[in-house]
Amino acid sequence: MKILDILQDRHRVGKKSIAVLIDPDKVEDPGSLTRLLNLASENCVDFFLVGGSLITTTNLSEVIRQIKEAVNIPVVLFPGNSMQIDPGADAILFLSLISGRNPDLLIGQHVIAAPILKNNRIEVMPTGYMLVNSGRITSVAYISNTTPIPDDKYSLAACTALAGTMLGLQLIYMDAGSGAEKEISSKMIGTVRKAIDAPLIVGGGINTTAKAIAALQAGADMIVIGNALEKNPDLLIEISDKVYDWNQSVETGK
Ligand code: 1GP
Repeated sequence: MKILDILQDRHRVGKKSIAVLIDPDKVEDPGSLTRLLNLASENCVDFFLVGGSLITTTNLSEVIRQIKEAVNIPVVLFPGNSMQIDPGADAILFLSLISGRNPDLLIGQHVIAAPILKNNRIEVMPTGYMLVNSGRITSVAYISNTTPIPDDKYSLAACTALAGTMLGLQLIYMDAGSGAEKEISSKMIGTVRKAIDAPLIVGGGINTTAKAIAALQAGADMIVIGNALEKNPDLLIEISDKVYDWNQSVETGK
């Protein structure tokens, strides 16, 4: 089954998903990656996202290979640019940075990537990517040369997401940026949620269980956690327990 179909089915019934972000640049040793992979597989992580704004190492293929060898969890590319394509991945978030006005990230990089993706079996998931201001300039805002949506401009965010879905984008990803000081507020997530009927991914600065639950309650279908797990991998146990309970209660109707 395609990953996009899975996310759409879960969105329809109100089930939630967890994705763990692995930035190949931050994988210091194979041992720490193995520990995270084992933890993810024991704790019902749904997907791995692999990528980063800036990858200075040549680790991408190796990291994907290691994940595929160790666990049976789909790997989704979360590319910072068109060079971050690897045939070992299952799918790619084909990101159009709709919160910005940088043509290269709205369509330019996509033109370069399209023929490469056509010759691969990677599932392409058209995704509207929206950066939301999180207090300070994040790597992704700097590298993309775009201004994130101000965190109190709720209708601006809602109209951006709505326009993205009207353009045919199938997923919306709201991101405060990796390691953000401030996660995206419930009010911002909730406003976007009401505006669109597409799976909503939320990430950036989710470093406690309370923040993860708040994002899900506000309307996120999938949360992405990266930075916090580099410091405290055990956080995943607590968050995935809550997501499991949530999904169970959807199933039993309680
Ligand atoms: C960043 O949304 C992801 O693009 C995850 O953010 O690393 O802060 O969890 P964190």
